[in-house]
Amino acid sequence: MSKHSGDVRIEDPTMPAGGWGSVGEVTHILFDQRVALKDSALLLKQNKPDGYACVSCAWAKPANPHPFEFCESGAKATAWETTSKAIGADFFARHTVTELATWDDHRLEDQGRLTVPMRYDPGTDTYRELSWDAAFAEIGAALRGMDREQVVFYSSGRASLETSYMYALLARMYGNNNLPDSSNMCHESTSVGLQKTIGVAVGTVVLEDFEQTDCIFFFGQNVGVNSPRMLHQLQAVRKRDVPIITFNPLRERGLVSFTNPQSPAEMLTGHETAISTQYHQVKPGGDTAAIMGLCKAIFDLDDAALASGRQRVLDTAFIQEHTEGFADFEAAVRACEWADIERESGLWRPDLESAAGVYCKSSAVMAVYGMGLTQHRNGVQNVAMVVNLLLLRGNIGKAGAGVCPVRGHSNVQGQRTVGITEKPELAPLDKLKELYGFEPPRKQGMNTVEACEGILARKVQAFIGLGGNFVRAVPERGLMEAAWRELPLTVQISTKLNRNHLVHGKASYILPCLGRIEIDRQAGGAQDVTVEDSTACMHGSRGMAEPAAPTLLSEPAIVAGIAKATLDPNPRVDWDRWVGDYGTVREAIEATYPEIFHDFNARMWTPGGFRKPVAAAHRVWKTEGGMARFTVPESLQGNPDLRGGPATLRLFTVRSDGQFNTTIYSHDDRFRGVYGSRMVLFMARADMASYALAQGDVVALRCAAQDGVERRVDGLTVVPYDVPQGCIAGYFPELNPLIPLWHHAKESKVPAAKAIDVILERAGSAS
Ligand SMILES: Nc1nc2c(c(=O)[nH]1)N[C@H]1C(S)=C(S)[C@@H](COP(=O)(O)OP(=O)(O)OC[C@H]3O[C@@H](n4cnc5c(=O)[nH]c(N)nc54)[C@H](O)[C@@H]3O)O[C@H]1N2
Ligand SMILES: Nc1nc2c(c(=O)[nH]1)N[C@H]1C(S)=C(S)[C@@H](COP(=O)(O)OP(=O)(O)OC[C@H]3O[C@@H](n4cnc5c(=O)[nH]c(N)nc54)[C@H](O)[C@@H]3O)O[C@H]1N2
Ligand SMILES: [Mo]
Repeated sequence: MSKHSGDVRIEDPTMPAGGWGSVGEVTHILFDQRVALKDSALLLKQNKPDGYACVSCAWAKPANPHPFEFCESGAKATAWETTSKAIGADFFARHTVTELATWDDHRLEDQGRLTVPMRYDPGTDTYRELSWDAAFAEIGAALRGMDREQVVFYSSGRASLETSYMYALLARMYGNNNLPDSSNMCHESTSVGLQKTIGVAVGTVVLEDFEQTDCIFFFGQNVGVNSPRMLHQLQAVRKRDVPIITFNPLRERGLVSFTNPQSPAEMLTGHETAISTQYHQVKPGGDTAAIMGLCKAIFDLDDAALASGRQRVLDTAFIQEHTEGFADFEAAVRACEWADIERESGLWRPDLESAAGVYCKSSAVMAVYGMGLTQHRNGVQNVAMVVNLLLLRGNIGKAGAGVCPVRGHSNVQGQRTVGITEKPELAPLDKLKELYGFEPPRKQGMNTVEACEGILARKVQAFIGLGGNFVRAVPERGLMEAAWRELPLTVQISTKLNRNHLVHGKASYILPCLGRIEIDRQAGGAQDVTVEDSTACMHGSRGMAEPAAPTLLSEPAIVAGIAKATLDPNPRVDWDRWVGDYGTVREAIEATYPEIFHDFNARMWTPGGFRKPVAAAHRVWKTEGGMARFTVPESLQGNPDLRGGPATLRLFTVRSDGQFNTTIYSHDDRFRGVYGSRMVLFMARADMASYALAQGDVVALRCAAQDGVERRVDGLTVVPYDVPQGCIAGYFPELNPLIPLWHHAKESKVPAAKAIDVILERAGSAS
C-alpha cells in the first residue's frame, strides 16, 4: 500500500511568471539571508556596464539596461552570495562530517559563507582550520608525487575568464588536459553539434535579433525559471505579435504567460503577456522526431508551391550557395513515415503541420533551446536537427534569425573560450609553448563522464574542483559516492558548504574564495574580472560588496597558490604579478587569443559587451567542407540505449525556481505549485489512474537498465501534472541516483538526464 505524505503542499500555480509572486520571493530571500539594506541596493548594479555580472545565468546583458536589470533568480543568487551568514572553524569543531552528511542540501549551504581554509581530520571526523600557506604546501607536495595523468582539474562555469585562463594553464603545466567542466553536463552537445554543422561552437543570435525576428521556435528551455531576464525580450517580441512555438513535455508557467514585475502598469492591472502561441508537449527525447515532422511538412508545402507555380518555400539559393548534404537530408525526410514521427515525438501530424506553416510564413526565424535538447542520448543529433530546420529557409546569418542555445552558468561559455577544455585540439597549445616555454601535453584529457569512469576504476588520484558540487551533479550517485571516498586527494575551491565537502577523499581540503560580487583587493588595488555571456559578448564585472571575511582569497590567488606550490618555477609565468593585477592576466589572454581579445583591457567595459568573432553569424562556415552541413539523423528514437518494456515510464529531471543547480534556496516550487518538499513526482492523471495512485501517494523509482546495478530512489510523493502520458518529471539533483553513467549523449558525453526509463513501485513493495 502506498502511504500518504503530509509534508508536501500542492497549490494551483495560477500566477503568471514574474508578477507579485516574484517580488515576494525576492523580498523573502533578502530578509532570510540577512542581506543588509546597503547590499540589497547592489541589485541596481547587477548586469550594468559599470556593475557586476550576475552570478546566476549567462543570458546576454544589454547595452542600455533597464534600471532594474535583474530578475527573481538573479536577486536570489545575489542574496545567497552576499548573505551575512558565515561559518568558521568553530562551526566545524561542533559538527562532525558524519553528522553534517545527514543534513539536506538547503541546510548545508544555508549556513552561509565559508571563511577559512580547512583540512579533514580523520581522527576527530571534523574539518579543521589550517593556514593558507600550509594548505598550499600540503596540496602541492601531494600533487608533485602523483601520476600526472590521473589528476582532474574540474571547473563549474562561474569562475572569471582570468581565473579560468590561469587554471587551464596550471593543469597543462602540471601535465594534463584533464579539464572537465560543468559544460560537459550541459551544453557540450551544442558545442559539438554546432561545430560540426555550422563551424562555430556557440550560438549565432545577439540581443538585437529579438527586435527583428518574426518567429521563435523554443525547445526544452524553461525561461521563466532559468533565464528570466530573457522574458523581457520575449515579452517585447510578443507585443509585436511574433509567434513563439514551444516544444516542451511539461507545461511550464514561464512559457505560458508572464507579468513584468518591473512594470508598475502591468503589476497594478495584473496584465499578463501570453508567451507561447503554440505549445507542443513533445515526448522527452522526441525532438528529433518532431523536427523531422516539421521538415517533412515543409517539403510538402514546398512541393505544393512548386506544383502551383508559387514562390518556393525552401530557400534554394541559400541551400545551393551555403550548404552541403541537402540531397541526403531531403531523401531521409521524404522516406520518413508520419506514423514513426508521431510515435516517437508523441505529437500529431496536424499539429506539426501547423507549426511548420508558421515557420514557412516567417522570414526570420530563431531557434532557442536548452537542456531539453542537449541532455539526451541523441543530444548532439537534436542540435543538428535544429540546424537542419533553420537551414531549409536560410535562417542562419541574417538579422532576426539564428540559433540561440541558452547557456547555464554565468561564465560557462567563457571558460571554454580561454582554454578550459579536455580536447587538446581546441586549446592553443603551440601558442602556450611559445609564450611560456614549456611542452604542453598533447594527449586527450578526461571530460566529466571519463573523470567519473576513472574515479570508479580507482585510477584517478586527485580531484581539484574550482567551484561546483561535482559528486551531487553527476549521474550514478550510488557508485560514485562510494568511489569518491577512496580518492587519495580532493580539493574544493568553494563559497558554500556542500555535499562534495562531506563526501570527500582520504585527504580533503576546502579552500574558501571570494565571490564575484565582492570587492577583490590585491596589491594593485581593487580588481575587476570579465565573463562571456550566452551570445558570445565579453563583459567587465566589478565587485561591490564587502568580502564575507578578511581571510578569504580570490580565485586567482588560490589558483596561483596551488600552482606555485606544485609546479617547478618558470621565469616566464609570474603568478604573483598576475594576482596583483588582473589586467596583466588579460594581457596574457590577449597574447594567447589575439583575434578574440585584442585591446582586451580597453574594450572590457564596452556597454553590451564586445563580441568574439562568430563566423557562422556572417555566413562563413568553418566546417570541414567550408559549408553549412545538413545531417541525416541516425534514429528517431529518443532513448536508443535505455528502453524499458511496457511497464516503464520515461523520467526527465528539471529545475525549480527554488534552486540554482545543486544549491537549494528553498524546498518550494512556486511555478509548479509545490511547497515544502522536492521529493515529488509530476505525473499525468491518466497514468495515476492506471497505477491506481492518488495525489499525495508515495512511490519509489527504479532505473529500468538491466546491467546488474541497483539504482533506486524512495519516498517520492505523486503530484498530478500536465505532462504527456507515459512520462514523469522530478527534480535534479535528488533523482541523479537513477541515471547510469553510460547513459549519455553519444558524441558529447552529456549525461542523458532528460530521458531515463524507470519502473515505478509503490512504497513498501519489494524491489
Ligand atoms: N533559477 C535557476 N536558474 C538557472 C539554473 C538553476 O538551476 N536555477 N541552472 C543554470 C544552468 S547550469 C543551466 S544549464 C540552465 C538550465 O536551464 P534549462 O535549459 O531551462 O534546464 P532544465 O530546467 O533542466 O530543463 C529545461 C526544460 O526542458 C524540458 N524538457 C525535458 N525533456 C525535454 C525533451 O526531451 N524535449 C524538450 N523539448 N523539452 C524537454 C523541461 O520540461 C524543462 O522545461 O539554467 C541556468 N539557470
Ligand atoms: N539529473 C540532472 N543532473 C544534472 C543536470 C540536470 O538537468 N539533471 N544539469 C547538469 C548541469 S546543466 C550542470 S551545469 C551541472 C552543475 O554542476 P556544478 O556546476 O558542479 O554544480 P553547482 O550546483 O552549480 O555548484 C554549486 C557550488 O558551487 C560553489 N560556488 C558558488 N559560487 C562560487 C564561486 O563564485 N566560486 C567558487 N569557487 N565556487 C562557487 C558553492 O560552493 C556551491 O555549493 O549539473 C548537471 N547535472
Ligand atoms: Mo548547466
